[in-house]
Amino acid sequence: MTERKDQGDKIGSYELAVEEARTQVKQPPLYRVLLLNDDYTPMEFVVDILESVFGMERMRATQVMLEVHTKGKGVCGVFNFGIAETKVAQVKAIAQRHQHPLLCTMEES
Ligand code: TYC
Repeated sequence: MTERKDQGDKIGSYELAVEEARTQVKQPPLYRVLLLNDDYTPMEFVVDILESVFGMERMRATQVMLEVHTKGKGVCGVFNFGIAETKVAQVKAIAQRHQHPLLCTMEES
């Protein structure tokens, strides 16, 4: 019987070939959902959206709405791609139904 020598990965001699992972697995990207200011959407409507779509308390929702109103845009939250996309679509649908020009977008954070 011949001996199985020098096989490199040693599979022939029944040793396990184990290699350490060289790099860290990348985390999936996150996305900021933003509201944009306009001159026509009522403040109360924006506060309602921040409460119903983004789960904010009334006080926090009012702060974010005022930030958007004074600075032009503001962050409603940070989510994975699917959740961010869904929230943007929900805001657009509600705004459209009420005929307000409110704009909502997302960007990688
Ligand atoms: N600027 C609007 C107004 O004066 C209020 C507003 C706030 C509109 C935030 C949009 O994302 C917005 N009625």
